[in-house]
Amino acid sequence: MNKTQLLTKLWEQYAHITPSAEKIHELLQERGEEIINDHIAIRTFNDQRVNIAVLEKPFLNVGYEAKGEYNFETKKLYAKHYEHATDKDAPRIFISELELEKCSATLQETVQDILNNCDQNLFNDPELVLSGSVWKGNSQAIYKSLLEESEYAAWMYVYGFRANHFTINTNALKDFKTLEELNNFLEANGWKLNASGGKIKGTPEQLLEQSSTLADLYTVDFEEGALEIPSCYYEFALRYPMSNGELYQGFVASSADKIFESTDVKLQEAK
Ligand code: OOG
Ligand code: NI
Repeated sequence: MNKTQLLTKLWEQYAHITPSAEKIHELLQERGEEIINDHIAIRTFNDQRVNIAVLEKPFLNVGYEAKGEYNFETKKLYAKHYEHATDKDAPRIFISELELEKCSATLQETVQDILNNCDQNLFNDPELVLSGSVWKGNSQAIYKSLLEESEYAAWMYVYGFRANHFTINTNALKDFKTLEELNNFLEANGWKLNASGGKIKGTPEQLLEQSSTLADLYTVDFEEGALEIPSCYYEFALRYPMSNGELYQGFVASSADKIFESTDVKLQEAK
């Protein structure tokens, strides 16, 4: 699989459970905007069968290089970001992992059971990053027990390996000079934004401003019956130049901490 095929498959899989992403994409295209992606995010557990070192492989194979590292103490997450070595228009890749050893014994056992009960060959599949919930997360009981401790773990159980969000490069839009203008346009068209920590995360001084929609609700068939669970969201990023004149390329941990919450069921109540 080459870079374009990998990124296209990630988009298709994401758009399938995130209809609002396609609608927002079309809404901007109808206004004559050309959409360039700033980054794509992937989630996982830090078990060595599926950790960042495993999920980064398809990206390293198509020319990406590891750059920044980020820690999220309260959420017990660690993340790395990747940039393409030669294609400056290629989206950055942001991969995070849940630090299982920092979680409760119950959560650790649950995740071990989930992974142990899978066909172990699945973890060596070069297309693992596109495989979704390989453990067929279909138990409401397990989903709810994970949700009590970690919204991230519960989301992983249901949706698994896939793009968690795509992000529009706001610098590349012609008609929107500020993130506030873009946010106002999206809200005027009926979209609800993640307001955790304010609708705009980050400041010009931090060289990155971000906003995001609240994740779509997707109907998931569990063995106990169907439930609507937040799936994926769309993000918008505006980058500022550093003192050398080049745009900042990294992420801002304090902002990312709030962006993660775009899939949180608790924020849906404000919808
Ligand atoms: C990643 C959240 C962080 C960003 O741009 O800061 C992030 C996630 O929700 O998996 O994407
Ligand atoms: Ni993001």
